[in-house]
Amino acid sequence: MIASRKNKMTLMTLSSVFTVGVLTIFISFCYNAIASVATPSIGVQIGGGSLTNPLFGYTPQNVEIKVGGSVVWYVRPLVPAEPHTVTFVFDNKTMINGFLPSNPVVFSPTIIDSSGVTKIYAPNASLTMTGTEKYVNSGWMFPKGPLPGSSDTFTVTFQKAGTYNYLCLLHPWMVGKATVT
Ligand SMILES: [Cu+2]
Repeated sequence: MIASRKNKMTLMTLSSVFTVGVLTIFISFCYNAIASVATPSIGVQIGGGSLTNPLFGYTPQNVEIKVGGSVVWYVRPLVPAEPHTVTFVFDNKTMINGFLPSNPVVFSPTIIDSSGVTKIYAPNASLTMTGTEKYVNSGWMFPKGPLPGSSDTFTVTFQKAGTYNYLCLLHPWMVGKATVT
């Protein structure tokens, strides 16, 4: 009798552990499903590090995002005053003007579209990339404040699946990649 009651208790305990487990998995699944719908954007930090040891890179260097999602590049406040850009060069001919900061296609957020038309945008631009552009640039990214006209955020919404490599015009060894699926 005692043994059977003990078995029953064990069964009940096991059953409730199982139920809690299933519930946890279900809630976590729902939460993740909602989270992926509600926040279709990924943040990437540019540069960083310290005054004596500035970081030349994008963190994370590679991101993956769904079609229609956005990547938000940002510069942390109060980090070394080293400017960077996020620049997609799909047509090397768009680079004939060089990298001079006095050139607006270098300094300001810019799109050169498939027919070669150049559009310059205000700082902290949020641009949509159709996948047909020749050139898309963030302009100079800098901690907010010291450099008028520079950006501390840059957002791109990707409308077409593909692999999008980018670099920093000022430090061309700084490279990153957005994979859109
Ligand atoms: Cu750079």
